[in-house]
Amino acid sequence: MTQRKAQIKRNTTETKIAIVLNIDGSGEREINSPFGFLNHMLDLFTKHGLFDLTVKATGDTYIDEHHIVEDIGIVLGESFAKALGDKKGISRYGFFILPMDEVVATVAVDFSGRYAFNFRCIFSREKVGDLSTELVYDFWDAFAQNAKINLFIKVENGRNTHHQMEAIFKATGRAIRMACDIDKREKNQIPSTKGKL
Ligand SMILES: [Mn+2]
Repeated sequence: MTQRKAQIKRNTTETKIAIVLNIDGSGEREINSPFGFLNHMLDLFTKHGLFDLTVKATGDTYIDEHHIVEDIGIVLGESFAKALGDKKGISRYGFFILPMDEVVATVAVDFSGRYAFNFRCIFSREKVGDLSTELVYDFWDAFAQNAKINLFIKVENGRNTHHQMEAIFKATGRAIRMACDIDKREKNQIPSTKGKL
């Protein structure tokens, strides 16, 4: 099996994003964006996904966080699509129900090659640390478009917005890890009757 790694650089007039991803990692990470809370979230995603990930992101912070956050989602999605290649032998589907104190996050994912995104979570706060909570939607939407996956995220309860966001990034890390894991009984086949994903 070829190594499931990707290295992507994307430079625009708004942002400069460089990502190195190893799907079969051990949770090694170096997350470097201008937003401490986003770094914390990507830290959790990587650790619970057992990926190895390096993110270097800079850009137009004088405007706001939007471009950088969305563009990291784009490049991270592209990195998973590139690292998985033809997706031979993967489990394809992943799901996780993750409790985080008073919060429960449910995530389901299908590496189908098609984009679909469903996000059900209401944040009571506009910002946590230096990250606008509305951008959690834009981050995962951009990720799903560029990874070409169906992604479903639902958060129930939630007195504490920090807990809600932690639950989302941890549960998504675990669900994507499950979907990318090799299915021992189907390791030389594309998990689709179409023979292509
Ligand atoms: Mn935390």
